[in-house]
Amino acid sequence: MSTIKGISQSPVHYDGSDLRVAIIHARWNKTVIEALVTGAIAKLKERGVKESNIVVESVPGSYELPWACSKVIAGAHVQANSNVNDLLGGLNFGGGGSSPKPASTPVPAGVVTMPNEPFDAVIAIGVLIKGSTMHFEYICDSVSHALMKVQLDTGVPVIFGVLTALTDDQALERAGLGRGEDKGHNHGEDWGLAAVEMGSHARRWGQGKFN
Ligand code: RBF
Repeated sequence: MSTIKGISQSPVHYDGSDLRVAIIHARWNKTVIEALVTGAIAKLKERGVKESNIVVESVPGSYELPWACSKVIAGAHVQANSNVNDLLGGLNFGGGGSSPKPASTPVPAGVVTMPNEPFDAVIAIGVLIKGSTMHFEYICDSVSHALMKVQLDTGVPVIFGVLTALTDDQALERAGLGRGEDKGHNHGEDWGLAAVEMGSHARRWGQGKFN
């Protein structure tokens, strides 16, 4: 029987060639995680996101995802600012530190490279599978609320790539790894597309540009 559930394709083909995206993933339930991360990266690249603009970091479990997203978003702003300092020739307005300034990579005359832009979107990927205690409920609840808080607090879209499965099979099917005839669908691909769409929205809407 056909279903009415699921996302409809956007009529707009979003271009990721100018976007920088971070994927932060947990390592619990590795087989499923790996498929989801691979699916997300494939769609980012398909939409033109450059390999050098995709940062992948991991944390032990899903519970660590919100803090990691928050830190990575903040760290990218520090990186971007330190680039500006490099371009200013490392001007030092005091502060007293006696440690020598690390040598910066020479930039060819006339070329301004800015590889360390802030992130346009972050994809948080985790796989929670219900066990026999209440851990699942507590982690699902706190992680989903905290990831929402990170994106609202930072203004950077955080894609909710956390599977909350009641069984192993449910998790496998949502990563395209189903053990039955129907392999299911890899939701990581949708998250990659969502990151490009939301990153593009964030750029445009942030400049007050609307359709
Ligand atoms: N992390 C996950 O990403 N997925 C899980 O299914 C998962 N199950 C857990 C079950 C138990 C009983 C415990 C103690 C931890 C679990 N974690 C899981 C790890 C959790 O997200 C976190 O990494 C640790 O609790 C350390 O803060």
